[in-house]
Amino acid sequence: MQRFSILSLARNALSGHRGWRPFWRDAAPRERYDVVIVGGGGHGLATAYYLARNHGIRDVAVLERGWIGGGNTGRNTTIVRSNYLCNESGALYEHALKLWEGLNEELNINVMFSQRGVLNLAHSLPDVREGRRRVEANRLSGIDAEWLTPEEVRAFCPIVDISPAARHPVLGATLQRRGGTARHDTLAWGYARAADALGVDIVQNCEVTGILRDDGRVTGVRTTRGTIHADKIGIVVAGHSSVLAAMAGIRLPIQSHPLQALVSEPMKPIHPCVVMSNAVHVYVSQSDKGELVVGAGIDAYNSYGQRGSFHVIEHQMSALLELFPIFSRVRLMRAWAGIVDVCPDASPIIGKLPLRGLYLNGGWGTGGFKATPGSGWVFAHTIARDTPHPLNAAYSLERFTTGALIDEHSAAAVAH
Ligand code: FAD
Ligand code: PYC
Repeated sequence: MQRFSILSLARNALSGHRGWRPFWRDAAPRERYDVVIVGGGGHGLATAYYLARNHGIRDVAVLERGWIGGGNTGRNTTIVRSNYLCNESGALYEHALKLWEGLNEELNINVMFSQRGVLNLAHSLPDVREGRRRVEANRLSGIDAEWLTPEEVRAFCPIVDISPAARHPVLGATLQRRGGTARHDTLAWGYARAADALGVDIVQNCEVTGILRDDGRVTGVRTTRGTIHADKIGIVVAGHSSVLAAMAGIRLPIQSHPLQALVSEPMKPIHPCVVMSNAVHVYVSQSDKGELVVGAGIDAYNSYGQRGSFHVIEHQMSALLELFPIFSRVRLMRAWAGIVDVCPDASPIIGKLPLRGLYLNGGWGTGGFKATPGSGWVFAHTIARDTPHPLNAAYSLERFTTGALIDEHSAAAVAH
């Protein structure tokens, strides 16, 4: 149950607002803060919350150029899982998954985390080898993972076509039972409200247009609402990390691509879990409203346009119908895209940038929603202590010069 105070409802009524509105304060920016977070998506808001909650740093502003959660946080297919291959990723995503499991109580809001299980289908021998290897790696790291035969896939998700004559035959699947889906915008609102309650300023309609530096360190940001000074600045702007880093004269190994998704008309419950097919690039679950939530592969070209190509949607639909013939008469309701920033090894950069007081949390590509609580936790630590948390130490920018990459192309699923 979401709870609302009489005061906040009265405030909304008095401000002329019609209907429902969550009740963080929309602050006017001050001239100076200890920490400025650029980007009011889930990751930025979670960072602000954990700065205040875990480190007692409350003189924090989150600057969002649009409205909070209007970026990828509010555009994704909400798949939450931790079944990545590398030790570094397993540890980080599992930390996030454990936080998800207590988030309703932590934020006092229903993030609708539904652990209905995530299947990753295998359609070829290389898929089978990759899936089985990942299951073993996950188990060794204490992450729940199972390998299912085609018959076990049918028992878990009866609507998948497992017939050997299918265009994309199902040769097995990985299953993470603790994986599932959540309510994306509620995550942003929950962190916003909780951060606001601890004293954080959340400033919407405030675009950062420049990063101020002096003598090798940051001193503040230029924004569409004036200059704001700060000793520490965290960049958390999925899809636009390179744009912000360039404002400080830093070049990142990140490329921005559109990633599309769509929803169907609402239906009675028919689809019991989450199904991902990494090889044919379709991902489908059913939301609590009854809509099928269907993700596609990334568009190959670079763009900031928040729209993708129709041929990608066509491919996604044909893969969906091959795997789920039962959906052949379902109607599409709406489609959209977000801009994701992809690193060469399909893992994020979370750490210090080569300018004192400047930190980056970006490059999550197609898979950062699931990481939001863990990402905020470790990024807050990095900013507060000016040194990475053990869980993000390996995710530095330097790995692209040392060669210590964290290659997650197979587990990241969509980003290749
Ligand atoms: P965002 O929510 O994008 O927040 C960044 C904010 O920065 C934006 O609100 C933006 O307006 C703001 N900003 C940008 N520039 C500026 C500026 N100059 N000044 C001020 N503010 C600025 N991940 C999963 O784990 N599971 C999935 O199923 C999944 N599916 C996806 C499907 C789609 C279609 C897309 C697009 C992404 C998907 N992802 C998924 C990825 C996931 O959505 C992102 O990795 C994650 O939401 C990033 O969160 P964020 O808070 O970093 O970014
Ligand atoms: O990371 O699980 C994921 C995912 C699914 C669809 C897009 N990203």
